[in-house]
Amino acid sequence: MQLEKNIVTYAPGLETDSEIDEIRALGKDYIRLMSYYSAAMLEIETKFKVLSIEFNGKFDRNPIEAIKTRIKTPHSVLEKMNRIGKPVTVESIEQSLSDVAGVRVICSFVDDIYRLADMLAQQDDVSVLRVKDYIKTPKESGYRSLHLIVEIPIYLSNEKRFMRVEVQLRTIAMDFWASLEHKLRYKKDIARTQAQDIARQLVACADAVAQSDQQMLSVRQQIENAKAME
Ligand code: 0O2
Repeated sequence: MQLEKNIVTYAPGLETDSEIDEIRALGKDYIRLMSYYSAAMLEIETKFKVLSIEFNGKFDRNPIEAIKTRIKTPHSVLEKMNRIGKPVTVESIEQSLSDVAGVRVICSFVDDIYRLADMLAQQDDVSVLRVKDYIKTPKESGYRSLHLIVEIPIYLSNEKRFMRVEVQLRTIAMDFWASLEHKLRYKKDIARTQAQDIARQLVACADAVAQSDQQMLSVRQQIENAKAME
């Protein structure tokens, strides 16, 4: 009964009976692994919250607009394990996936993204394992964000475990684009030529968003320079 309750807690995205069976077969070990990821996610979220508190108290602006967290749904875990051709076992999930725990930090300006990434990377207990800069090199879809895979220790009752968390840093504008594009991606029942045209339009929207981000940064810098001259 308790296991059933926990599966529901971690399984809002379960879609078919066979997926429910696959996750149920992993049993308590799956729930345990997800609880470790939740703990690691909480650690990283707290680190950004601490920075946010410091920015509010000490500086004239806070570069952190919002912090969001999510644990990958079992549906998404199963889909990815099948896509990359890995067996669906708890050990293999932990070994193969770096994005089960995700923390998304929405920033005000593009330069804030890199400053915050550096602040996180400099912390003693954080190891940056991988950086994917989709701002310097956007994805074909137009997607822009900075992705870090970090590893941090979590302290359990009788052990210390190192867990990986994916941190996505992006501006409000990049987040606006990614959220809407993500919603639109599910509307798949359209003809191929029209889909290609829509994809082109979404890339154009992403480029416009990037241009706005650059202009907003430039405006902020002009204001800062003017203030410094006073
Ligand atoms: P969800 O719902 O967030 O779980 P990897 O094995 O991790 O190196 P992968 O999975 O290709 O390879 O990672 P990638 O492309 O670096 O990052 C995947 C995540 O970035 C996605 O998570 C999205 O959150 C985001 N993302 C990447 N490309 C796009 C895009 O074109 N549009 C939008 N809206 N988001 C994107 P998941 O796993 O897809 O989903």
